[in-house]
Amino acid sequence: MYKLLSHNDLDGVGCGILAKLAFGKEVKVRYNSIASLNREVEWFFENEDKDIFLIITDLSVNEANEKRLEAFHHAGGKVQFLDHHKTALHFNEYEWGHVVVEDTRGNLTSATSLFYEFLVEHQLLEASDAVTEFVELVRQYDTWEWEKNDNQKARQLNALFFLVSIEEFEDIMMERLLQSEHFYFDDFEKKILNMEDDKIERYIHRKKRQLVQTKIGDHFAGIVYAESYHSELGNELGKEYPHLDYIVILNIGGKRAGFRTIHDHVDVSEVASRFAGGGHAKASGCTLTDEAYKLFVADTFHLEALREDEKRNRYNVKGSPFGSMYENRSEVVFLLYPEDDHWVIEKDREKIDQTFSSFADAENFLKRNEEAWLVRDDAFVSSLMEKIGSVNGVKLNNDEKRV
Ligand SMILES: [Mn+2]
Repeated sequence: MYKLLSHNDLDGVGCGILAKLAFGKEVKVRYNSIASLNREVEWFFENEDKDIFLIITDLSVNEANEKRLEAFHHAGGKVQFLDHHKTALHFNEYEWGHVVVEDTRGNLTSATSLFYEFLVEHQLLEASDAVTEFVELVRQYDTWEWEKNDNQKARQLNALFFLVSIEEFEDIMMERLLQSEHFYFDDFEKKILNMEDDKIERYIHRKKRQLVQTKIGDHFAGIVYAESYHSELGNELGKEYPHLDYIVILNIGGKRAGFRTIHDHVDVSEVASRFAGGGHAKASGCTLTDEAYKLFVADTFHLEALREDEKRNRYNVKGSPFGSMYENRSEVVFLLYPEDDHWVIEKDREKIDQTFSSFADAENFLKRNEEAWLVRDDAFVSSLMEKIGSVNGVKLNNDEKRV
């Protein structure tokens, strides 16, 4: 008999599906949140038959359970721990631990891809095209590689996962993987996935207008409240506001904070570990402890949301050699433009001392310090007209004097 304890997300359930394909009725699968895994492991040691092969995927155990697992292994118990989170690398010290973040070809791994490799290598499961394709979709989704590859199928697999119950998802996937040569979505699934896409788009649109900005340590963070679509939100908000180092997504009902970044210079697993959480460099989370609650909720609740940049402009566009015009909440106007080999910022028509090597650097500085947004064309054009008007006015006066 086997027992699999895995995460309750797509990657974790991917492991469950593989376990059921490999072991059939010989495996008991339990899906857990990050918080509930340790109770499950304790329950295993208190109640389960010690002949059972225990497999843990996609989640880490605490120190007490780490010791229990090692003692269990020493006493001849069968245990395998498979994970791809950087924060779990120390489990590689154990004979029963196998943690790989990046494989030998330089691809990021997922728990499902590691478990598939493990099962095939130990001849517990026969590789097939459909399963290989499914595993790759899960891997691309979990590592966010799908975005770079524009792999919509991977994104939609995760959307489908959230549209049905875990049991239903297992049933649908098992049947498809067993019966088809290749992995696919049927027509009904395609239809509901398209409806879901429209719904997500509207949700993200609303959330873009609720994000507040705050400085935490050396980092600038954007904070938003949301119960669902965390990955999509983290990604879209990150791209909308690239001057922010990371996005904090607060799920108050779940008493949790999620951290997401689109940047390589930030490791949000480090951010989460400051609050006893964990995860990946690009996605992590923690429980809202008193400290985290104060920092992310209490201290930021009064802040006003950031304003989006105007996107339908023809003249006032970013990086324009004629200048790009911004405004902040106090109606202070900023103009960014190139001068010689650098970029300058004019604040209320006075140049600030600092100069910047690129437009992006100048805009970063402006958005971090002033929370300014790119204004609409009409505001830009009327300000130009005013400027031209006043220049003409001065000229006229001079001419008059000469006469
Ligand atoms: Mn995973």
